[in-house]
Amino acid sequence: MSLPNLAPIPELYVSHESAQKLKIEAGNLVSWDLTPRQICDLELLMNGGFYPLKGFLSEEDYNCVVEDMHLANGALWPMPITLDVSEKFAEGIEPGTDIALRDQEGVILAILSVTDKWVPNKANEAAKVFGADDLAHPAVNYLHNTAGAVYLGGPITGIQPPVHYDFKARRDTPNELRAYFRKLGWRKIVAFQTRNPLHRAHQELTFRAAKEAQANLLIHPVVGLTKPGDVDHFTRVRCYEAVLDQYPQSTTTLSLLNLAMRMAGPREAVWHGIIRRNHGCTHMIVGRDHAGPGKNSAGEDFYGPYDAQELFAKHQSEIGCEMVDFKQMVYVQERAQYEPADEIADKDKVTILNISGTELRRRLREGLEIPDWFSFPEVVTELRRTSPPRSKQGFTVFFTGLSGSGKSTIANALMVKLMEMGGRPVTLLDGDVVRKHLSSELGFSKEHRDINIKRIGYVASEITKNGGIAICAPIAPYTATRRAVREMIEAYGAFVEVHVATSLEECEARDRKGLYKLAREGKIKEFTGISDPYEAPATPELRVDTTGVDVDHCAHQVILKLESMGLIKA
Ligand code: PPS
Repeated sequence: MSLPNLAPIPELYVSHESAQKLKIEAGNLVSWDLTPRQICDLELLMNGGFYPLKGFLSEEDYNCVVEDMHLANGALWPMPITLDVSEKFAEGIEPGTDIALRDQEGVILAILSVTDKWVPNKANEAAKVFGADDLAHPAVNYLHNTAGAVYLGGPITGIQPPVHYDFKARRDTPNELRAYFRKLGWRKIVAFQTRNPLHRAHQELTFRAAKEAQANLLIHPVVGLTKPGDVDHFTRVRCYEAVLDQYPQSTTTLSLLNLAMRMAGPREAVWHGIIRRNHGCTHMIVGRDHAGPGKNSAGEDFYGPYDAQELFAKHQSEIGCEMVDFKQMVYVQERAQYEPADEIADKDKVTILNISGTELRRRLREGLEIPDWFSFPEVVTELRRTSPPRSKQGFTVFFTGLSGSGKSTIANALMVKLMEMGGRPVTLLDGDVVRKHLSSELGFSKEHRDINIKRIGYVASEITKNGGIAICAPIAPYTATRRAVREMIEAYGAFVEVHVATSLEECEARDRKGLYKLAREGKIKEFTGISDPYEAPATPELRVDTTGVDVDHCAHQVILKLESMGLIKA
């Protein structure tokens, strides 16, 4: 087996003096404000984490990567790293243009010298890279609903890395880690990739993996973008720091990786291997369902449980990092210790204990006991701090339905009932009220409706984050926009979608505001249900129809739902 080459890896940064000069000259360039994902990608491009890439992929490289996981020059590269921009921005850009790439505060990070501009076939990218053009896959959803329509490619001139104010001492570039390993004389290093808090079983399996490979261990969690709904990285890092003390001294280190994951299973595992090689690691632990995105829209897994391991093994020599098999560790009560599940000879004579991720979340949600054999007390304390029982968390009730369906009336009744119960502040973001105070300049085109709903989602997510109850009652006619709002809110608390499914005929017959009549006469354009679409939610948490039912009863149905979800106590 070859020993690691811990020589410095090429970075894309220019010298300090050149950077100062470029910063001034860049004042005349067209600027692109990078998205959070693009900032993560750019950081790893510039610091060598994505070596051998020298910038955002050209069209030729993109096609080769999508079709067979290699760059045009034959080097292994499984993930399209592209700069997606809007059609409007792309209009003025031609090959030969230099663009200033800026962070969200306008600070220049790099210059992209555009060599290629093209409109990608996103359905093909989804099918080849993520395995299916299915919006249930978070990266496919991102590709179709968040990423811009046009890709720009070309080499990068790095000016400065994105600034991080949190956990500065725990963030290392590939070259900083390489230097650290050199200094400590570490020659074999096993990387452990993770996006979840670590418990005793993880500590046991990582330590064993390192021991078996006679190597040191790098806990290398992702703190860029992970799967929507994951525990936030601030909490996770505090947990990792607590677990670090459990390893024998100087065998193990912790470093944070600002990667934007795609949850692409097998391709993602290969990508993670290349990134770890670039950070000086010789081995990487690849587990069952590595970087799995969850279920597809038919309720099945996107990838087989061992697909990632198989693809990694196939390309291991090209990756330059050896795979270490992940052993499932379980707790054997009689022996009071963790053992690899497949090495327990007396399985039927002992009691095997395990708590799944779903069960752990349930216990946190409901404030139930989490035993010491499962996790470390410091980790449980941290998790309880950020995930109090659901009855103490903020949440959002999001009504959606046609104009005149009864959303506002039920929402008002619900608000009063919740205020009567007390405990948490309640805010009602009603469609009409929002349009008056937050969105008065907007009309009813798809673009304007989306902006309106995202504003509501943003305010609701802030209320939820701060422990309040947000009740929203817009029409919100588009599935993709409602999903985006769901993702914003679920990072902080529950999102309860209530479809007020009163039929168009009934809404039109009521015509409380006289708008349907005007819409039929063509006096109001783009009217939902008449001359504009309404995409009914397929799987809302609750569906109510107000036809022949009084408001009180509908609001009560919502209350019962909130109780059954543990969000309020009877
Ligand atoms: S959206 O699509 O969610 O942004 O719409 P929303 O902000 O909820 O709409 C609020 C109210 O605007 C009135 N209105 C229209 N609705 C639909 N289409 C058109 N073209 C339109 N023009 C005005 C309508 O009364 C909505 O209120 P509700 O409470 O739903 O009846």
